[in-house]
Amino acid sequence: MSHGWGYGPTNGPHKWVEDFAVADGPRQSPINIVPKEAQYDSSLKGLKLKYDPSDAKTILNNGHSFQVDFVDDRDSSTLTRGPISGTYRLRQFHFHWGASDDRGSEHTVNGIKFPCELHLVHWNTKYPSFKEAAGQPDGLAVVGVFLKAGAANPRLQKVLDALDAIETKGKQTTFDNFDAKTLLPGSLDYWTYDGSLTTPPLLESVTWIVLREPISVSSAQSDQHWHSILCFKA
Ligand code: 1SD
Ligand code: ZN
Repeated sequence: MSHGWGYGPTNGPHKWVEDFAVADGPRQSPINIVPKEAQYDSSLKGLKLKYDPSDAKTILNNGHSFQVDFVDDRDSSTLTRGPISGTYRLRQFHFHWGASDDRGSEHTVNGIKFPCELHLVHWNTKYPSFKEAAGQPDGLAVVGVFLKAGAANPRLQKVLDALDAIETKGKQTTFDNFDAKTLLPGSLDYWTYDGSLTTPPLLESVTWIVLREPISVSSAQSDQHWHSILCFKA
């Protein structure tokens, strides 16, 4: 992997272990979710998300994805309850997608991939910073949302419209006054498991909360932007 990690034949996930030994670790993500085998846990609480739209800051093309970053120096946008204890702050959200509608998501359900997966990344405020939390077993909580091909989703449009301004790696632009809660589906029912970052350094610090109900994206929306701009898994 002399040129760094990616998703191609010479630097894809099967090669990551050469530089990141934890790729062979016990709680690596993503996983295939088999709903029939998931256990219902009546002690799990509902998720509580409190997001302040004025915390949205910038949108960045990091070369592997695009991400919207949030102000996270106070408890104004937080995730609590659900499978976690304490308060986790929203740091950023980003998307994973593929070159066609039958690939793109990282988690799968009964072996089936969705065209895209949204990740809302939160860190545990019992640690002093995101960076320190990312190295702790209970440091991060990521809410995953599948996107399925369907009706156009007006709630995604502001994100999609911003992509024209960040077509190349390293570019970023202002992205403010955005309520990330509008991206979530009607039901916040979830599957949860202890896992890892899905990209190097693959740290085993993530409580995954994968929502059962997908949101929709139209093929016009995805053709227009994602497949052409940042088609990083093609
Ligand atoms: O792939 C992302 C990566 O870009 C970064 O956001 C990291 C958190 O620092 O999280 C992973 S992921 O596990 O949320 N996919
Ligand atoms: Zn992700």
